[in-house]
Amino acid sequence: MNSKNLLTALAASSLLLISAPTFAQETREFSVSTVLSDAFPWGQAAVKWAELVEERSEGRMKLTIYPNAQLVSGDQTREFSAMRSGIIDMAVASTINWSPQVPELNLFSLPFLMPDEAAIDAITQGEAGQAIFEAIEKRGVIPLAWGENGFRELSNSRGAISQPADLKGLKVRVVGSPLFLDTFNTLGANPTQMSWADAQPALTTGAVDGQENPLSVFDVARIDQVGQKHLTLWRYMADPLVFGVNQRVWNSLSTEDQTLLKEAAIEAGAWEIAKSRAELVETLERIKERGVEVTELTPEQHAAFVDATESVYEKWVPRIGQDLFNKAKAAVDAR
Ligand code: X2X
Repeated sequence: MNSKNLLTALAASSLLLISAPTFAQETREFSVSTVLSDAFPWGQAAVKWAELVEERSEGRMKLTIYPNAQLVSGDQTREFSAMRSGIIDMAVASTINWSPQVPELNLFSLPFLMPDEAAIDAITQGEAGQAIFEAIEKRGVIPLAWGENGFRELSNSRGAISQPADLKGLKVRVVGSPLFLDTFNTLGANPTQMSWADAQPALTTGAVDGQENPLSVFDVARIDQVGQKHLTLWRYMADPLVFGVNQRVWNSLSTEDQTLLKEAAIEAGAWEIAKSRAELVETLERIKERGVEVTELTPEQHAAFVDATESVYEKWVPRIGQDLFNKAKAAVDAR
């Protein structure tokens, strides 16, 4: 190589050196934690978010989804802490799993506060929802949008449940804050806390008799195959999903990218809420076809459960905040 060619070659290689890191910086990858995979509406919400963000940022932002709470070794109630400390960049998370660190999120777990989907929307889309987002942000995570896991129905292996007395001594798997222990204890059941990862083996071996989860989860996870042959539609609570971002990650983004991320989250959330609600009737049909005995409550039977769980409010409304509770109750009543 003569000296001229050598110079040209050097110039070309240094150009490569300069352009390589610039190119690498162009795509930023972020981790997104979910508990359920994209076999479920919850995981599909995260996939939708990732697709919208990747497309609209023309590949500058890539969201990589880690389902099954794997970033916290399956321990879903540590997800919020892991987000705050930066182990997780983003999440699509259940209000139940964040409620140990954000007490305001226990609002949604109050038994029979939200009778229907309009009641969920009245809370999340109004002043109460805004106050809850402020509470999340105050604790170090930026909330962007709402999604939905769904109304949680009660299944068990022992027999049909249509009144509080039917729960006597029933070993029920629950997760989240101690509010759930209070709800099931006051109904005479024997609740035990465990992660979703541990719940399925516990149902299989009969270590627990029952569990509560939305119909989509019961269906897709084939909970009927682990002996859960009785299902009571009592709509005692629903867990919304929150799309959230670690604060430092959020602050590192340009205003344009923040807007892009938030708008994509709002769209993905609205899409997932509509989809999971639309699928409910069909899902219930499928569950019945598999031979699960489904119990629907009469208004009187429903009222007996409402009465039996009143004490949960006395203990938990002060922890959630009387003001927030009043806002939520007013929104539900006015829906
Ligand atoms: O663990 C559960 O029950 C689940 C999957 O619904 C939540 O993460 C709250």
